[in-house]
Amino acid sequence: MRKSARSSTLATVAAIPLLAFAGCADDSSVSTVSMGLDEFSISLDRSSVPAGMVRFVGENTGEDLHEFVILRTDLALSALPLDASGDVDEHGAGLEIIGEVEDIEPGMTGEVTLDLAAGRYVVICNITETEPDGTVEHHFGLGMATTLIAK
Ligand SMILES: [Cu+2]
Repeated sequence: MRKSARSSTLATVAAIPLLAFAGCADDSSVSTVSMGLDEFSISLDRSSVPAGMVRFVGENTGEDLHEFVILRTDLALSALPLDASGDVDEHGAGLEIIGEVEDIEPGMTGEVTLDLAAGRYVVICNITETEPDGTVEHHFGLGMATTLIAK
C-alpha cells in the first residue's frame, strides 16, 4: 500500500514538467531554443527555428560567468570581425545585434524573446576574463559560438 502511494506521488511529480511543457507548446507563435553555456561551448537543442518570435533560454551549466549574444550575419564563425582586444566587434561590418543576455552566473538561466526574420544567426558568448594567473580567456575564441537558422 505504501509502495503504491509512493509511485502515485512520483507520477504526479513527473506530470508537472510535462504539463508545463505542453503549456509552452500551446503557444504556437513562439519557438523555444534551449541552450547550455559552459567552458567553452554553446549547445543548442535545435539548429533551426521558424522565423518569427523565438524564446532563447540559456542555462549556465559551467563554472564561469557567461552570456549569450544573438547576431544576424552571413559570416562564418571564423570570419567574425574582432576588436583590438580580441573580442568579437558586435558593431563590426556584417553583424547586426539582435539581442543579448549578459552576466549569467553559474547555475543560473537567462532568457530573451526576439523576433527573428528569416536568415542566419550566430549565438556567441563575448566575455573576456583574466584568470588569477594572468591568463586571458576570450570565451568566443575558445569555442563559445554556434549558428542558428531561422526559416
Ligand atoms: Cu562565456
